[in-house]
Formats: sequence, C-alpha cells, structure tokens
Amino acid sequence: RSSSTSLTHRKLVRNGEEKKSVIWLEGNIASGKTTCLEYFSKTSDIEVLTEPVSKWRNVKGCNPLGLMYQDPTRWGLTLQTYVQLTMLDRHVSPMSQPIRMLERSIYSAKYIFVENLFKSGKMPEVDFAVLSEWFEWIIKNIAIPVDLIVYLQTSPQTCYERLKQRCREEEKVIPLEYLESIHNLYEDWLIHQKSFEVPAPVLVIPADHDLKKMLHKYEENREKILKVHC
Ligand code: DCP
Repeated sequence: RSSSTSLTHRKLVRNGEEKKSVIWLEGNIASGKTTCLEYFSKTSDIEVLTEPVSKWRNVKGCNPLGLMYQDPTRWGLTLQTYVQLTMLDRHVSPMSQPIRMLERSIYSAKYIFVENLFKSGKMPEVDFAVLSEWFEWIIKNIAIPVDLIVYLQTSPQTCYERLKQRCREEEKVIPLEYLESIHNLYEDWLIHQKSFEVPAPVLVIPADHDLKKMLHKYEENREKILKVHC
C-alpha cells in the first residue's frame, strides 16, 4: 500500500463521526469490474467488496447461476432471489474503512438482470411480481447507502470477446444478444436515466481499452472517484 495514496488526512468528521462513502461499480458482464476493483484495493482506506459470484455458483452444493443459464424460465427466480439476498447482505454489512467500493448493487440486480429476464419473456409474470415486491420492500425499509456510481461503459462486442477469453463454464451459453440487452438496460438506466431511479451521481469511464490503458484511465479518474469522500 502506498502512503501517497492514503486518504486519512481527508477524513471528514461530522458530529464526531467519520463520514463514510460508498461507491458502486457498475457495468456489463465482463466489462472489467474485477480489474478496476483490484486496482483500487491497493489504495489505503478503501475496502473493496466483490460480487458474491462464488456463492451464486455454490449454495449447499447447488449452482443457481449455472441452472439459470441452462433454463432461465425455471431457475431465474431462484438465482435472482439469492442474488438479492447476498447483495443486501453486502450493502448492510458494517464498513471497515472510510471508503467502500462495491461491485454492482441490489439496484442493478433488479433494474438490469431481473428486468432483462422478464422483458425477454424468460421470467413468468408471477416470479417477476414476487421479486419486485421483495425489492420494493427492501429499498423502502432498509437504508442502502451510495454516494457515487461508477459506470464502466463498454460495447457489447468487447464484453463478448472478454467473456470468450475467460471461459467461465456457466457463461459458455451466453450469446452476443444477451450482452446487448444488458448493455441497453444499463444505458437506459445510467446514461439516458429514463427507466428507473438513479440513486447517486454517475461517473462514466469508457472501458473498451486494453488493460494498460484501462489502468491509466483508473489513475486519471482516481481523484474524481475518491473525492466523494470529502
Ligand atoms: N449475474 C446475473 N444476475 C445478476 C448479477 C450477475 O445473472 N443479478 C451473472 C452475470 C455473470 C455472473 O453473474 O454471468 C457474474 O457477474 P459479472 O460478469 O458481472 O462478474 P464478473 O466478475 O465476471 O465481472 P467483470 O468481468 O466485469 O470483472
């Protein structure tokens, strides 16, 4: 950890309490969120919470992620209920650092992935209604803090190439069209802001570049991302 990246001196104290900041990192499947999180995890005073994908691939020996890709109509609700639970658990867990960076959110789970399953005709109306009621209840009754949304904006084609390269077993069935649908929902939500509530300001980082250039982009945006803390 480099001391030059320490933010300790910038801690804002309000009513004797340190102000904490929460940043959500959003973007399509294989948009490079993990690399971005790894990059910022090297900064002092930031805790990074990755998506609980390992849980989605193994709950008591079952693989709801794999099941969902095999048969979305049957298993979409199962996966998304579990995603909602595990993301909520992440959102309400006590912060151990002044800044938290979280991979995706309970909002994108609902507004992007559940919405996509339903809109593409793969989720029965009753499943969508039940998930929606759960979601509405949660956001009305439980505080889900967020100060900034960082959106890694990619083309679906780039994500498709990266997806093929990383070769995650469950994802082999994903066609380009699936990534296009997820992309369009993200753009409507965070760029055009015409579909659903956007709960914090959005910082867009173009993310089609190679790794070296992406690391440079993160460095360029470091202050903008971390200043929400002050
Ligand atoms: N997923 C889903 N429903 C959600 C959230 C995620 O079906 N509500 C799926 C999409 C992916 C898998 O879970 O198949 C993991 O999500 P990401 O691709 O976003 O995670 P990565 O770690 O792969 O992201 P990145 O490649 O950007 O680092």
